[in-house]
Amino acid sequence: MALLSICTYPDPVLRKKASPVDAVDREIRKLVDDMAETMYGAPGIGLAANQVGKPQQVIVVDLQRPEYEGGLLVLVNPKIIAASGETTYEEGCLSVPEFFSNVKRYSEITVRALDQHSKPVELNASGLLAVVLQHEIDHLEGRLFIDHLGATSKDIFKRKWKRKLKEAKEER
Ligand code: K1U
Ligand code: ZN
Repeated sequence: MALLSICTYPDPVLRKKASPVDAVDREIRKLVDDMAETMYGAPGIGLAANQVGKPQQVIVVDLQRPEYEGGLLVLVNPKIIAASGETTYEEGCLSVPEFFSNVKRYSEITVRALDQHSKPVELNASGLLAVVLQHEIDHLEGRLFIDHLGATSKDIFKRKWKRKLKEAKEER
């Protein structure tokens, strides 16, 4: 397994639409293993392949909470096939470090995908799992959580990001 480097905003790979995976072969399973190690190391509770510079339709999620017993969830070619309700959660993103903001999402979703063994799976998600799955599937579409912000929050983000870049430059 290997730790991969996580691409950060505004890296263009984060804006690419990920390609569907034709076959869940050894290469994809290696990518999944490396993505899981990278997510746990970050640490994070989800990761999409775009974030490690590989725009393919692969996500990993592990909420790492005792109330969610599922452990590592691997989804290849995930599609949201049903969605309902509304929820707001303060989201973060490993590709937009140190910025958090409330995002409105569906509260319940059904996702169809393949697992790491190429087995078709369908899962109903609510709560934090539904939020993280929507966030990761957005990554595969080239969308970031900051794209969901209203004008005021986006303004705050832009100012914070400018300041962060300026500070990073001064430290060099
Ligand atoms: O896609 C990503 O960038 C991962 C992101 C997932 C996510 C978190 C919260 C709401 C929506 C999507 C993260 O994992 S950010 C880090 C984080 O939330 C976390 C890290 C360690 C422990 C608990 C949470
Ligand atoms: Zn993210």
